[in-house]
Amino acid sequence: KASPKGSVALKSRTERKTQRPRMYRVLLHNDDYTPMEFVVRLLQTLFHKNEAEATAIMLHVHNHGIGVAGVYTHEIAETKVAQVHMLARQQECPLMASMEPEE
Ligand code: NFA
Repeated sequence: KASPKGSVALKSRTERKTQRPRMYRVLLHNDDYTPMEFVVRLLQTLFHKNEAEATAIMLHVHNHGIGVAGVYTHEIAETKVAQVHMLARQQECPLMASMEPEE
């Protein structure tokens, strides 16, 4: 931070405080056609979940209509959403993903 006569100004408390990036939830949406196995594999490969975690998330989405696949910074979350759509298109599945800010 520049000061009027030189560069001796102390940083304010908020300036010193490390700023954390806003985080975004990547959401998966249920549909009637995407195979459960495909969703589980996608959660393992793109979202680094183990088989038990991936199965639990898939079943949550299946039973509640929506669920959180992971939480990331804005750019990473956008990339994950795009990767879900690319893989789904390749397999001709209607699987949908979206993102929303935390808080
Ligand atoms: N509802 C899908 C089925 O019964 C499974 C599914 C789960 C799809 C989660 C999308 C998301 N085959």
